Amino acid sequence: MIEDQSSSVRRINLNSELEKDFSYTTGQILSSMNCQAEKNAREIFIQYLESNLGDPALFPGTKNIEAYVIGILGRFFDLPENGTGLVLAGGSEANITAMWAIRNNERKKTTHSHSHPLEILAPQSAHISINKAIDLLNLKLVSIPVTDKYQIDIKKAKRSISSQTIGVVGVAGTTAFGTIDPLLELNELCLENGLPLHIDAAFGGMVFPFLPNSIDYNLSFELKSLVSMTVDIHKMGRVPIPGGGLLWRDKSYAQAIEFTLPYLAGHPRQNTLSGTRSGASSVAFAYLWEILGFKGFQTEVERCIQNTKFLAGELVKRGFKIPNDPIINILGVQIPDFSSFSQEEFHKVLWDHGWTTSLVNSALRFVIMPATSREHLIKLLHVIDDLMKEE
Ligand code: 0PR
Repeated sequence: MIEDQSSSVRRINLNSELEKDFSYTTGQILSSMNCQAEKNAREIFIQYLESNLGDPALFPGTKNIEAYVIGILGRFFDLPENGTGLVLAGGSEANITAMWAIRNNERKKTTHSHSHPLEILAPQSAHISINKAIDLLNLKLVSIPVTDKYQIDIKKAKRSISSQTIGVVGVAGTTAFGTIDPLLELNELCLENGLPLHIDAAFGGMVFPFLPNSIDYNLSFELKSLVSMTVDIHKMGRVPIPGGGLLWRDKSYAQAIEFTLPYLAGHPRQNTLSGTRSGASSVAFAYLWEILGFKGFQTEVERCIQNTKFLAGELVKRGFKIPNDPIINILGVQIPDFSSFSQEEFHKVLWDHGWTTSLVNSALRFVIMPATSREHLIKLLHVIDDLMKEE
């Protein structure tokens, strides 16, 4: 007999638990790349929560909308006609899926030894999801140091390529400081060695295309070695979680990880880690794009970057140091030498005042998302001024 265990589970008070959470609406969350979803996107997301992209016979329309979203993202980066992609649960799933496809495509080659692990080169700045992919796929990570500009050191990357290397990762919008790797050089390196390039633009993918000088960064499938790119829509794309995105130059990468589901109507083929996956974020993004268009997204990106530069300027006036001038809306700062707070203490005391920041690479990191306005930052500066006076 199955025992009723409900009496032995300690009940919790849902409201009092939920009250412990921070809310994006305060504008004080500066440690997160996710944000308060745009209100129209949130409304439509709720309506289509149960749509399942894992069963396209039941949801053919939503499947077309996912393809439409990939088309919109693809246009930012000159994705070729034969390109394809997926809307996934987030940047981690997109990066893992990209590494999975590269591994399956490359391991067919006879040039690699099968008694040694296959290697992926990635900068030290790469997101932890690349480490997860390496672990899951039985690969070896060759971690390449970064320069003082927090970009991959190309010379060191060149020296690290071996006969076991199967792919290279570059980052557009590093988690720590929002920097972007020198993509032209990375592309050249990959072409010279016949290697596929994956770019993790989970955050930067919805930022760099909207910059006035976006062309300078070469974030495009014009780079001939580029086979895949991660671009999330639940970060600066402003749709509710979960909304990751993966673009592939051509369908062969998608096919390298394809499984047929013979028991479902239409025998769909899946190339995703998840089986069941909601189509709600695809619908929300497509709708948001119809309302805002390129200009609307651009306005928000500009506002976030202006706010980031404002905060950087004000902190410099107060003696803070900025190791890398922000190019997008992520700012790393070091507290003044004359301060008696250590970086860790300052980070903690800001949290105690309700302002959440992160500690990354011995810097305090601020991510300035759309919910944080200039007025919020002025309030934050008052808090910082009071803390500095109290010392
Ligand atoms: N690639 C890059 C460059 C990232 O910065 C991130 C997320 C990912 C991939 C993975 O994306 P998902 O989290 O969607 O899988 N980086 C954020 C970070 O580590 C994730 C995050 C988001 C953390 C919100 C905290 C938070 O509140 O900071």
